[in-house]
Amino acid sequence: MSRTRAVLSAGSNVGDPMANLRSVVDGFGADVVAVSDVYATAPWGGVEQADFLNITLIVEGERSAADWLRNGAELEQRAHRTRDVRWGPRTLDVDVITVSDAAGVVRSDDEALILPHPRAAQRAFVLVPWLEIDPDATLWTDGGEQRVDDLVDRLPAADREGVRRVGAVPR
Ligand code: PH2
Ligand code: MG
Ligand code: MG
Repeated sequence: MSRTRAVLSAGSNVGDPMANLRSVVDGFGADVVAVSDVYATAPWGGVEQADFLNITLIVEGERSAADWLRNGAELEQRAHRTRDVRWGPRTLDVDVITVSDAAGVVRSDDEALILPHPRAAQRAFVLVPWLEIDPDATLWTDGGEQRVDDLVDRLPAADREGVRRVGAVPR
């Protein structure tokens, strides 16, 4: 097993969202390399629901991409995540955005884990917190490798304005 670096996005808009995000930072423990501040974000995806709180994390460890996904799913379970409405409200969602190893960016078209995440480039709630912790971040998209700051610039202004920093993850 080789060492990988993953960018993860966590979100919550049910229960105690701050505590749910805290559980992700605690859950990944010593593998956490960087955590963004918490952002209040307008719901993306067309479902009418409460604003989310979102963070982006960078983690590193001797894990495969599937391991990062499984670890995130375990934390979702611990937060009593249920899967009801697609893009609907949830206590905790942990998504794997991109993974890299010594050979570069991991690509996967396994439908259980498509990598890099196919909708990340459209989601200000993922990209804005990611830029905070990695200003030079890049993402592989259908259009090739793109700088995340350029992707953010190209999003509709309303999407960018819907992402507001509210402070650090509480300890
Ligand atoms: N997650 C979704 C659907 N929509 N919108 C925001 N702002 N933040 C999220 O984390 C989010 C969403 C389903 O995973
Ligand atoms: Mg998601
Ligand atoms: Mg998810």
